[in-house]
Amino acid sequence: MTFDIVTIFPAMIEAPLAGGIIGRGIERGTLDVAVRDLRAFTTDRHRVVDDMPYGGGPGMVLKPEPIFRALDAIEAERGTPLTVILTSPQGKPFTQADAQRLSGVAHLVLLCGRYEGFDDRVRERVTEEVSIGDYILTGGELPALVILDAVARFVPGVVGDEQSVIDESFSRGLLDFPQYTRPAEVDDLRVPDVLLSGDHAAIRRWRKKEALTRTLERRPDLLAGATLDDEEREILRELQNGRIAGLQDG
Ligand code: J9Q
Repeated sequence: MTFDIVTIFPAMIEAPLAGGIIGRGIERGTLDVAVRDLRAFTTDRHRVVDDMPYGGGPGMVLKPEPIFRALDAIEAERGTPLTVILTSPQGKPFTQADAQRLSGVAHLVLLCGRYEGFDDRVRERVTEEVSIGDYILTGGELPALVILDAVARFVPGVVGDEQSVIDESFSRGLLDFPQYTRPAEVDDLRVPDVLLSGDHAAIRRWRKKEALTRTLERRPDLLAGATLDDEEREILRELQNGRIAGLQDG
């Protein structure tokens, strides 16, 4: 799979891609990432990429022509039509389902904007506008890396166990249960006894309870879309009753 990333800060993209699982995918040739410096597509002496907003106001807006030229160059090189992803706080929330779907596209272009935004005419060339969350960043470089990482995991050969990547994305929709490894005790902190008991039914039930407890406390919004088995529904009922009783106990 091929990614073209258009940015005014190429080093912000290049450095993180040098290492890790994505870096290995690039070394192996399973992934191809081309970082495109937006300034290379300017035509003026000072390589200006932004300008003041029409109508006034603070900040600068990215000029449309360098972006159009960059997209024209990528299109000429890769062939048409391009799938262009723009990351911005105005985008639809990017989800795991989006990551899986986009991994089916052979070639993606990721446009990194600045905080103040693009000239809106750039949106004529944008296939999808996505947000990675409700917080303000200085630019779209980190969101582009997040999207690349989440999409590239689905490309066969990038992550060791392909099937587990697929299975994860269809998993029950709950937060994970707590995990432990050796030693059984460190700094007076013990691994829960049930995990050392060898009682596999008890371990399964404990993990379900922990996953449901975490989800109920931290991400109750996930419960509406989760697929629960009979045992999980029973545990959830107990937790919800216990929680109301717990209020009286303090
Ligand atoms: C470009 N805050 O924030 C959340 N998803 C994307 C963004 C973003 C930002 C600023 C510039 C993207």
